[in-house]
Amino acid sequence: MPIHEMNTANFPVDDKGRTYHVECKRGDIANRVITVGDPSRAKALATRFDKIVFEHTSHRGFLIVTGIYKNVPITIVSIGMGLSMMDFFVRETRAVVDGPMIIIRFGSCGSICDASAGNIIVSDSSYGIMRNYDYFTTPAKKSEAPYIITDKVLGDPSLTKSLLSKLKGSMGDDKVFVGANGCADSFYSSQGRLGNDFYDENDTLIETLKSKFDDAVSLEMEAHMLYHLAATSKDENGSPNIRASCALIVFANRISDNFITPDQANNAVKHCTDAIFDTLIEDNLGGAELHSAKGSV
Ligand code: R1P
Repeated sequence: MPIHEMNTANFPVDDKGRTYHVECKRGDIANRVITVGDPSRAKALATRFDKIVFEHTSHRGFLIVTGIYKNVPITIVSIGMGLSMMDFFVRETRAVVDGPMIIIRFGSCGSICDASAGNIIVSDSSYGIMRNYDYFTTPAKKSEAPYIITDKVLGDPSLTKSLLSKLKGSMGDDKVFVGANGCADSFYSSQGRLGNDFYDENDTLIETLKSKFDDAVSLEMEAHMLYHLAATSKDENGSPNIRASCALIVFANRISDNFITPDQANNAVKHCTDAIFDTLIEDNLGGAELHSAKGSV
């Protein structure tokens, strides 16, 4: 349903008719989107554009940059961190874009496999890891597990295949990994980071994840919401209209505890930027006829 036909009690807009949090309206957002957490990464990615046609930072900190890359409109949105921010971003951009969307998350992660700092993990699937809040505060729930681990949801196979082949081609097979990403509701407790200030009961959490999913490779905080919303998106015929994938730079290996250097980070960003932009422009969006963002092409 177009945003101008929506009940604003369900979907609030501001006095300029923009979505309330991301602050976007029809024409601002392209069908091909890159989402990142960090605004400085969004600005670095935007230097790839041949031309920038729209740029805006919302009062809630979402940065949107829409530009033209090799004659194709692409939007970059930095969202900050966490599941709620991904939910705001996906729902509010979906509301103002006509036709199918493809969204690639370019983020960072902790590795729980052989991938070391500076390597890349492409998530072919993601699952959620949520603190079982009642376990900690409701005595009758103490027989439950302290963390809720969801089933896996697949990313888009063709986007994942394209990212993998481009990244392996440019970085080498041994630097690029694929598997199931664990998407947590905390950087700390539900990613198995230990501390003394709270009851977290997470000392065996990473082992539990690896025994539940033999392809568990990474931990971060946004991908599952993206894959979940892509899988549950629906067009006017009830069919999904968002496809999604993720390329994640390994900032730390959580088992061996090594951390990325600035040179490794710069190198990884360069390879991922090439692979993501080229994956986006090579995808034909199922042959859909598009209204271009800002009418620029
Ligand atoms: C934590 O430091 C943040 O980094 C990761 C996590 O998912 C979390 O958002 O991703 P980004 O680098 O995309 O922000």
